[in-house]
Amino acid sequence: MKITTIGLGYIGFPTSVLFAMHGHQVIGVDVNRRVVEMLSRGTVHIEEPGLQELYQEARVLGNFQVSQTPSASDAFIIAVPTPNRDDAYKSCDLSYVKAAITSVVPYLKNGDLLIIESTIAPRTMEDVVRPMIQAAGFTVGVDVYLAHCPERVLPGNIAYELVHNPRIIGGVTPVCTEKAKKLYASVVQGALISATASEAELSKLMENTFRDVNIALANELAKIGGDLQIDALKVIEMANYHPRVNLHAPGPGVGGHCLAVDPYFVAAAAPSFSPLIQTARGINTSMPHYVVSLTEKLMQDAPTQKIAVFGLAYKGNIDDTRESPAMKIVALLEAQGFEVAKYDPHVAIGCLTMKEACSGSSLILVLTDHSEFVTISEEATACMALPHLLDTKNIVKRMAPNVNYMNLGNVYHYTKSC
Ligand code: SAJ
Repeated sequence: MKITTIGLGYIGFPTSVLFAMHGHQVIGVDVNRRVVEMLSRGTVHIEEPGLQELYQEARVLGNFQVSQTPSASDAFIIAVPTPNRDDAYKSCDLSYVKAAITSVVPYLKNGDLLIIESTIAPRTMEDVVRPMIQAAGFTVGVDVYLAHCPERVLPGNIAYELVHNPRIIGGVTPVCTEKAKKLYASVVQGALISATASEAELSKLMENTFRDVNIALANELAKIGGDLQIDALKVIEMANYHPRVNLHAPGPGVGGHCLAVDPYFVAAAAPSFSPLIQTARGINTSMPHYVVSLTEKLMQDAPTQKIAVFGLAYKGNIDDTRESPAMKIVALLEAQGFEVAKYDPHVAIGCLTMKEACSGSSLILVLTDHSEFVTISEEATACMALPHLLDTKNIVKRMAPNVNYMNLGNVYHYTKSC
C-alpha cells in the first residue's frame, strides 16, 4: 500500500518506519525543512533507542521517502501536535490537524483511508474532520474512510510498543473501522479493538486523565500528611497492601506532553460535568508552588542561598523537559532570589556536574527520579555549605551518614518550627 504520513515527530516518524519495514511504500511528510533534510541524509532527528537502525533498514529496502509536501496515496496518517489553546479551559488546539487535513485533501481519491493518530478532543472526528472531508465532495464511509487510531506508546520503548500494544481503531462508520483495522493488522501484533471514533478519542484521553486524577489524590495526601504531621509515603505503602488499592506516588507535579495536556481536552469539551478532572489538574499544577514553599522554609536559616536542583526532565531516565514541573520550580526559586545550580545527567543544556552543583549549596532538591540519584556520592555532599536534601520523588536510597534526608513523607519535621 502507498501511505503518506503527515508529521514526523515522536509518533509519526517511528510509525512511518514501521509501515515501511512491513513492505508499504511510505512518504513521510513534515513541514520542518531541517527534519526533512536530516532524514534525507539518513540521520534520525529524535532520540529513541533502536530507531536509527530501523530507519537504516527501511531505507535499504527502498520503502521510505521524505518530503515537505504530500502526494497521492492509498492511506494518509496524520500525527501532528495538538497543544492546549490559551482559553479558559485550555481546550484542544486543532490548527495543526486541520492544516494537515487541508494539505492532503487535494490528493484524496475514492477508496482512500484517512487516519488521525494525534490526540484529539472528544467528537473531533464527527464534528470537525467528517465535515471537512464532506465539504471536499466525498461521502464518508463510501468514498473516503475516516478513523481515529490513538497511539499509546511510552517514549524509550516506542519501537516495541508500536508493534505489541493493543490498538483502539475508531472508525467514523463500521466500514471505516474495518478498513483501518486491515491497515494496522499488517504491522501490529497486539489486539485491534473496534470502536466508534468518538469512543476512541475519549478512551485515549481518559487513560491519561485516570493517571492524572490518581496522582492528584496522592499529591493531596502528601499535603494532608504534612498538615497533620503523618508520614504520607508510609500511609501510601500501607494502603497499597490492600489487594484492590493502588495509590500513586506524590511528587513535584505532573509533567510531559500527555498527562499535563490531555485532561484539559475532556474538561473543555464538558466543563459543567468535569469538576473532578479540573480539580485534579489544579492540585497537580499547585505542586511546584508547594515544593517552593517547603524549600523556602528549609532555606530560612541556611548559611548560603544556593540550591542544587537534581533533575530537570519531567520523569526519570529521559531527557524530555516538556511541561516539566522541575523547570517551573527552578523559575520560581530564581524569582525568589535563590541561586539555583542545575544538575541533570540526561539533560545537557545549562547543567553543571553533580559536584559543581553541590559546591557551597545548602540544599539538594531532587525533582526527578533518574536512577543516577539512587546513590548520592559523598564527594558531592562533602562540599555543601549545609548537607540537607529534599527528595520529592522518594528516589534517593544511599548517601553519606551526615546528610539530613527529607522527603514528602517526613519534611514536616523540619518545616513545622519555621
Ligand atoms: N507521576 C507522578 N506520580 C506517579 C506517576 C507519575 O507524579 O505516581 C508524574 C511523573 O513524574 C511525570 C508525569 O506524572 O511528571 C507523567 O508521567 P507518566 O509516566 O505517567 O506519563 P507519560 O506522559 O510519560 O506517558 C503517558 C502514558 N500513559 C499512561 O500511562 C496512561 C503513556 O502510555 C502514553 O503513551 C502517553 O502518556 C501518551 O502518549 O499519552
